[in-house]
Amino acid sequence: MDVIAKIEAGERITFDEALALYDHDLFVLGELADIGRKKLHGNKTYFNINRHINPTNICKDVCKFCAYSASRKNPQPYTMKHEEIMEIVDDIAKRGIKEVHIVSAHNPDTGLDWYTTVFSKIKAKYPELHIKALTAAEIHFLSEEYEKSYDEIIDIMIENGVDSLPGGGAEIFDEEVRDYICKGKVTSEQWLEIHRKWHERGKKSNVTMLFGHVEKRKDRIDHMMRIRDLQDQTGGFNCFIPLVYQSENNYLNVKEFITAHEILKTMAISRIVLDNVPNLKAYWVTSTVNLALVAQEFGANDLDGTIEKESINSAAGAKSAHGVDLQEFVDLIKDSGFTPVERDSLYKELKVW
Ligand code: V47
Repeated sequence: MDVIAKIEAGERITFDEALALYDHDLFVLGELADIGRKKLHGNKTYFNINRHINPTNICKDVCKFCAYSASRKNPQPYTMKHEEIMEIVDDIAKRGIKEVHIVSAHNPDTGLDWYTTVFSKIKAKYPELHIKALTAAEIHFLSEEYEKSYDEIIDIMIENGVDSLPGGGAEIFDEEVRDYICKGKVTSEQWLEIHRKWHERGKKSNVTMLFGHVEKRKDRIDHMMRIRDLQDQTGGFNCFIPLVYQSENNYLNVKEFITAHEILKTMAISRIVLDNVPNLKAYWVTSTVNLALVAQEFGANDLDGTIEKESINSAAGAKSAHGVDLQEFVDLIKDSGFTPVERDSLYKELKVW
C-alpha cells in the first residue's frame, strides 16, 4: 500500500514514509492532514482566554536561540516578587481569564520556594484558575539546583496546585542539534522522562518543537517519533505545538529563514505522524496570526489563546508582546471558515462563539 492510501485508511506511517512526505505537494499534504483534523474536531478551532506570566529572566543556562535570558543580548535582568505576580493574577481573575501560563528562566538566586509556593498562593485565592506552569527544563534545573529528584519536584508542584505542564523546553530531541543549540540544559531523554512521570500521576501536558533554525527535516520527524512513542505508553499529551524559530537578539546565527510553505508542510506532517495526539496548535505568536489561520487547513485545530502579554518569543522578534483582542481573534477564525470554540485548559468546550 502506498503512503497516501495508508494515511487515507487511517494507518500509522513509518519514519521513512513521514520524511518522504515532504516531497509531496503542499496541498496534497493539507488534504491528508485534514482527514485527521476533521475526524477528531470537524470544523472547530479551539482557543482559550489565557495570560502568560514570565517571572524572571535570569538564567544559568545558555541557549543560543534564546533572546529572553538577561545574560545574553537582553541587558535588563528582572525577578518579580510574589506580590507582583499576585497583582497580575488578581487583575486577570477579575476579568474572567481562565488559565495562567507561568514559565521562567533558570534563576539560581531565588530559592526553590520562590518557584513553587506562588502556585499555592494563586490556588488558595482562585481555585478555579488553571495553573499551567514549569517546563520540564525548569523542573530539571530545580532538581539539580536543590538536589531533589524529579519525583520530589513534581510532587511539590502538584501539592502547590500546578494543574498541567506546558510543552516548553523540548526544542529538538536530536542530540547533535540539541548540543549545538542548547548544550547543558535538560537532555531529550530527561525531558521525556519528566513528562512520563507527570503523565503517570494522571496529569496532562503539552509538547513543543522548536524548528526553522539549524535542524534538518529528519530531525523534525525524529522529534515527532519520540513523542509518538511516549504517547503510546502514557496518553498524557494533549497538544503538539510546533514553534517557529524567531531570529532576533540571539546567538544562533541563522541566515536563511524557513518559508511559510515549509512551516505548513511541517504542520501537516505532524498531524499525520502524531496520530495519537489529539490537538495540533498553530501558535500564532511564532507563526504570525495570518499563517496560523491558514494552518487550520493543514491539520491545526487550536490557535492557543489571547495571551495578553508574552516575553519569551517577543524578545526574539515575535509580535506577541501584547496578545490579541478576543473579538478580533474570534472574527478572524470565523472569517476563515472555521467555528471558534473557547475551551478550557484541558480541552473541555466552554462556548461556541
Ligand atoms: O521552550 C525560545 C521557545 C518556548 C525562541 O504548552 C523560542 O501550551 C522561537 O513553550 N524562537 C516557550 N521560539 C514557549 C512555549 C509555549 C508557548 C505556548 C504554549 C505552550 C503550551 C508552550 O519558546 C521555549 C523555546 O522552545 N523559544 N526562544 C525563539 N528565538
